Amino acid sequence: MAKKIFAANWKLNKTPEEAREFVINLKNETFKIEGFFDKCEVILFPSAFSLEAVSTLCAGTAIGFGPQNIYSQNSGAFTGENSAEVAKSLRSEFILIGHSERREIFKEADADLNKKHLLTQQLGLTSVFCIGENLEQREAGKTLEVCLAQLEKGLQGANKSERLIVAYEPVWAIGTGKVATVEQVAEVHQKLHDELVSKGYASVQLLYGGSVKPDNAAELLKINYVDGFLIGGAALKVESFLQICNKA
Ligand code: G2H
Repeated sequence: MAKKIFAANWKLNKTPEEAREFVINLKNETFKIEGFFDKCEVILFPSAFSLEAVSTLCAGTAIGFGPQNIYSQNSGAFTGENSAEVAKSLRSEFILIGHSERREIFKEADADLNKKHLLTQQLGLTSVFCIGENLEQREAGKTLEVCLAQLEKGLQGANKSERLIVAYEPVWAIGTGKVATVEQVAEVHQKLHDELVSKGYASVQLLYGGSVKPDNAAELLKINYVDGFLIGGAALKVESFLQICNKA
């Protein structure tokens, strides 16, 4: 059976010291679980200041990692931005792109996210590309339309044969404790899968995100085309993160 993916989005949390402590604990605990990395692929998304600490401790392990955001150019006069090339030099393999907090708070548009995705691919890295509808869009019956449009615009011109991870995160379920129902997740994931396959994406995996917790993870993981999770709050502690991973 294919491995399930468990991606931790720490958002603007954890000092480098706290990030180090997490990885050390994670390594110790997963070492005790036989075959853990045969069933689970773990990806950590620390904040930029903690990336190097995570990189150092993950060297030589099966734990993947990367930044929560990059700029659409590798270098130059872009004060305050973070470079994908630098993330790669720190051995990142993944880049989180288009999280709803980036789209909403920082006004990142589909065209910006598309540039970031293309740059990620040029560098040989894998995007975890986030999409999702807000409450107003869901209530207007526009969920699929919104998600498919985000994909269409965000992935324009991409290399379809490279690995791609798409994270579906309904915005109204993020950090609110409200989880989408099994039916809601199943409907969107089925449609995303069909769409991406019909468009010729050879290697795509779909994550669900939005208030994933140890007590709802098992049910969500059983849904067709849910290949894993993007986890925020419950990924801040090794204990709850592993309780979720252990549902694989
Ligand atoms: C959604 C998710 C992680 P949480 O943002 O990307 O966070 O699990 O806290 O809802």
